[in-house]
Amino acid sequence: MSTAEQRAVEIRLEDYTPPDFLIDTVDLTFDLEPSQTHVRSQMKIRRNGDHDRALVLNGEHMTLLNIQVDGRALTENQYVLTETTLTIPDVPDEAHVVIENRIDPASNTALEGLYQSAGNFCTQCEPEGFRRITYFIDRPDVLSRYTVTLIAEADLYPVLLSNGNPVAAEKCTDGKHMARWVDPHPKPSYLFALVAGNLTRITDEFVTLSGKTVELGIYVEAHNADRCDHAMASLKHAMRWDEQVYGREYDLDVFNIVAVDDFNMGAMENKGLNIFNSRYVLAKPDTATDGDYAGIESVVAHEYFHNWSGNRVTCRDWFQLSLKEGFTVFRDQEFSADMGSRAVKRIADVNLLRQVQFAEDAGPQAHPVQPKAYREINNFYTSTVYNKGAEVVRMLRNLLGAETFRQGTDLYFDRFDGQAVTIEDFVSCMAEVSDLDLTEFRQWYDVAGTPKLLVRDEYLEGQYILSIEQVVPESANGHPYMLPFGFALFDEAGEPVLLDGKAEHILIVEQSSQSWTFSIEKKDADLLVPSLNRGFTAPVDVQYDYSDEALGLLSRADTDAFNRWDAFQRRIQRCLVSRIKVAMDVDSVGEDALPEDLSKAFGQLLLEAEQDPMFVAECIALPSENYLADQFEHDTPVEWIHHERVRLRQQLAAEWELTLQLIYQSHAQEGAYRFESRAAGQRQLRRQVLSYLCGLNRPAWTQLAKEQFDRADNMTESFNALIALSVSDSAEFDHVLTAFEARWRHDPLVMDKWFALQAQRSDAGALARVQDLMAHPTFSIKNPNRVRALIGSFARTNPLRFHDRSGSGYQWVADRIIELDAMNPQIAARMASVFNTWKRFDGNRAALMCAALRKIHDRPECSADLAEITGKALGHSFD
Ligand code: 0A1
Ligand code: ZN
Repeated sequence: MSTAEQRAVEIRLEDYTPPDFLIDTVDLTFDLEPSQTHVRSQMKIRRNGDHDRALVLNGEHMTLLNIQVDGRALTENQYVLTETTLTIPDVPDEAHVVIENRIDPASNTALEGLYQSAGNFCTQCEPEGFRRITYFIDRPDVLSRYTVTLIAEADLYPVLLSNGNPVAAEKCTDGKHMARWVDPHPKPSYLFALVAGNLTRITDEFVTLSGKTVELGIYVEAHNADRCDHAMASLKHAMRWDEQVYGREYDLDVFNIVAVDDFNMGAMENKGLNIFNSRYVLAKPDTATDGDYAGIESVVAHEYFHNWSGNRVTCRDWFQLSLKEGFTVFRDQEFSADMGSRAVKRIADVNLLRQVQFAEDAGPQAHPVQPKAYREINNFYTSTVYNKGAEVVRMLRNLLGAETFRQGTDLYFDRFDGQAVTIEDFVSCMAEVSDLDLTEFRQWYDVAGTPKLLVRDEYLEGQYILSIEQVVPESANGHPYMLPFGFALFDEAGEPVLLDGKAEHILIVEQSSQSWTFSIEKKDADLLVPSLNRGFTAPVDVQYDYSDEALGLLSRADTDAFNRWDAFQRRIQRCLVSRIKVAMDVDSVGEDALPEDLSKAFGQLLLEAEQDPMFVAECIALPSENYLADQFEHDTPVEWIHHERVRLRQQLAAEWELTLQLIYQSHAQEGAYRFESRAAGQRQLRRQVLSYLCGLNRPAWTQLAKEQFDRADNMTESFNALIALSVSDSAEFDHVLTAFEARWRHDPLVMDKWFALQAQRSDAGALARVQDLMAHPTFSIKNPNRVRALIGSFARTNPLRFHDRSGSGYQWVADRIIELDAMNPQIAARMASVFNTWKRFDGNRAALMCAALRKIHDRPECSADLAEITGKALGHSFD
């Protein structure tokens, strides 16, 4: 074990005890200077329970100046200071504690606590950043009322913001000014925020259901003032939606959003003052793609929804993280589904779950939705906690039905308003309003891994029998899961078959092995095709022995759009996986013709392009190389996955070339760019179609892409042309890339697309190019967005070059992770997860990946964040 691993203590859920002290009010005064910010904190503390333990405050990376208890200054022998705590042994049961300390925001590159971004001050306190600002009981079950006074130079920092409502602002005599904010709602320290800077404010207002006017503000750097309309519109839609769907109103006079360029994650739900990574705020048609617009809509909504699911009702401890995150992701998913296409949203969410969460659950970082132990909580902001957590809430909604689920959420919000609670509290509200016994359902929160459902069926004299056997993850000890399972049956003509008189069923699966017998009206059915887990009602891996013909039938006729998509994707995946296996065996790319049924199903989907362009675009997108790689348990055939995927794409394009061309032409944009479902669907379809065509490497098609690039009046069409060209070997690609850079080199968010595309391109020069790009004037290793765009895209989305047999990709990425760790451990740790899969590669690659992990891990200065991730990847046990 490394030094960092030994240093980090394991925190366990079972060890939870209530806090020894509570802090009822805190009054903070900040005198903001880049390298010497002075913080004064006045707290009213109160002993919690009958004990005589000391008051222990968390505090890191700061200089303590002085402490007073009830007006008396403490001498050095009256407290104990360590690198992470301040302990005051003798405090009265109730006391007034005043602490002054100094911090250095300018040199804070970890972007936790108070830091600077583009010269402005901002904060990130979740989960444990507040302890880098002042000494405090930095845990989510200590809820306090905050008053915050900000003092800063008026010229440099004209805008001064914090949580709650503004109550005072005045000029000081020395060129400084002050502002005071009071937040009436008690909150945990992780929701604290402040911002001081030179920012422009975009304003609007929202009238709540009960008639209260809320002032809305989005703060950005002046040159971005014309990029806030979409975020503002999204915010107002989200506020209305939460009133209509959950009956939740906003509860302060103001709601502010601030966009910052340097941010570790997407955004943060600080009470009344959300702080966002600028990529989730800023958009105008010529700089942002449809994907960016959709991302903004969902992240703005997500953070806003936290005002109830997270802020008004918060988490008792960090093991309950999914209480707020799983629920809030479910809420934002449903919001986006209501704003656009429900089916396409579901496809995108399930795709993400399968690609990221299933992989996480199958690897060394697997953990339950409610983890039982952690060393570094930053490492638990995972797809499991967020996305699987959302699926678990979705299952509850499906088990209870929408109306009863709403009764459950009403009860939860009413009962626990102003409290810090547990996942158990949430589930028991759901049990209380329904007749369901949810005891067994808890397993979804407690056990890591993806259950498999083996499904069989049988037709017997007027009866249809469906059997489901559960293969549960090892840690479930054979215990079955409880889950809702959407199910329907189709006949050979693609018509729904009534079972017990009904076409749609939601079965409750709860035993290891279970079967259902339905009476069936049609007796002459030769071919009955079950449609399973419709709408992806449960996050499981369903296995059923479908014939190619049956998959073709479902992809054409299933009445559940998600399952149509899924059937076609299964068919493609089956073709690719079997081709890849053959290529591995014979050590060369195959030459077999395109399977007729697959080609036919593809063509049939294309016929629907006019009716639902976005859906067709989703269907014809080939599974990613990474997802295909996940289908191999060992000796991942990196090269064959790549080459066979390229070959299938070319075969489909060659077969349907004319139709693809027609579709491309008939979906040309009419009128000005608008982010709206049909138009975005058409652009997405044109992107897919153009990529298929450009993959054929014919000048006619690359020329078409070049023309699209030249003519485009919006970033979606412009960048889609670039994507299409990047899959060709055309020299046009380089020309267009240069033109793109010349136009956008002063726009960092746009340049991220340019970096990412080059990092992803699978040509032999990829690594050298990425290395060179590190020296590009727009690149900075200190900025998480740039790092994700360049280094992250190379490691995550260019498997052919990252896994180069020489090990050059691994070494380069490992060295960058080490470089990052000295500045920003959170970002370094996230990046290191690209090595998680090392055991699934051939001996040579596995050894090289393992060596890279050791190199990162075995350094004495390795951060706790990175040591935990790499240690687990190496198989270190923490018990
Ligand atoms: N609560 C935020 C996510 C978030 C978590 C950690 C952060 O910094 C370490 C920042 C943001 C959300 O779910 O949106
Ligand atoms: Zn969240």
